[in-house]
Amino acid sequence: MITFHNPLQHTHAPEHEFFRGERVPCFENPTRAAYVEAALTARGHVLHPPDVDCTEVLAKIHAPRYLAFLASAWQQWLSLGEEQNRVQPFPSVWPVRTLRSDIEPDNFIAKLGLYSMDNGSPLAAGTWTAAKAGADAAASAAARLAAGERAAFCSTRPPGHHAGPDFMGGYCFLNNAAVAAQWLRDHGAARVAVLDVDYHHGNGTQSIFYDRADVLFVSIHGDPRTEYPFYLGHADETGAGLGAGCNLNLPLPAGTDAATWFAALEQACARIAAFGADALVVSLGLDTHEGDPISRFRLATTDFLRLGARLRGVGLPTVLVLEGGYAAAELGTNAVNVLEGFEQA
Ligand code: SP5
Ligand code: ZN
Repeated sequence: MITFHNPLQHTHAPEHEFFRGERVPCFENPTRAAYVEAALTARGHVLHPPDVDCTEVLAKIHAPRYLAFLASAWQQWLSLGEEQNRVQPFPSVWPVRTLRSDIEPDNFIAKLGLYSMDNGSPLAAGTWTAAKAGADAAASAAARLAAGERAAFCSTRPPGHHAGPDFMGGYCFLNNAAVAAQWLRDHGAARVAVLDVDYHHGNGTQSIFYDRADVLFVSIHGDPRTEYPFYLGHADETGAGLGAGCNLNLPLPAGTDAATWFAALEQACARIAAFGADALVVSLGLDTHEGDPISRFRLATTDFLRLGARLRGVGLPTVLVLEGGYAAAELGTNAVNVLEGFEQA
């Protein structure tokens, strides 16, 4: 399987996030990608840098004012004073119900709140550079399918599936999986299925495609009543308008074991088969692993071989896009296991 990496991922390196009122080191950090790259290299995979510019497709996924904000956010932050360079910006105010989000305020922190779903997506100097390069990697992987490749993997960091049309969230800034899906739509695929197996519901991807009939979104994730992102991902969200019936959420309780998880995967695959897609994009979160520090499913390292094999069984040209996974030292092995399970099936 052809593999892509994001050579600029390390430029996104915020130091801390908030947890229960305290600053803690970021779970989503550059060592994650280093482990994936080391494991891929050790098993003989050649990592390709992105060779496609996703700018055109990005504009179909994200709002222009959000992209403009993200691209200039660090410069705007520094314009408040050079000393801001040593501090991470966090939003402190959000346009929740009854407040207006149509007018972009001038104040930087107010803009940051407008374009954020949480305070858990810290910005750093290289965030835009890294996010854009990651989205380029996703588009590059999709482009290889259009060129006839059976499957492609991209080691994207930062992740993407919580990023919606006009907001960041959950460590995500640009929706890499949505970029891959839209790229495939624009280059010959009439229908694309997105299967999200990250522990957390892919609220951003769901929202981007919710009213579209050409992209099916299917997600297996921790029940949002107890798990992030909390405010989306319930089973009764089935799509709207033209997209009615083109969204399937399979929430599972925290603590779910591999047997139950793979039964949900069968349901997901059945829905994808019925949809009649021309290509598959997998939001490959590996935070379903039993050792994950922020998640509560119980998949073992060998279960990722089985996942890879089942994904191949779907029988479609497939892009695998890395999402979460915070047991960093196990992340490389888990990722490579999915790839090898896929290749050996
Ligand atoms: C892409 C992705 O997997 N994003 C996940 C975002 C989760 N954000 C909430 C993190 C809450 C951290 N809880 C720490 C629990 C430590 N025991
Ligand atoms: Zn996750």
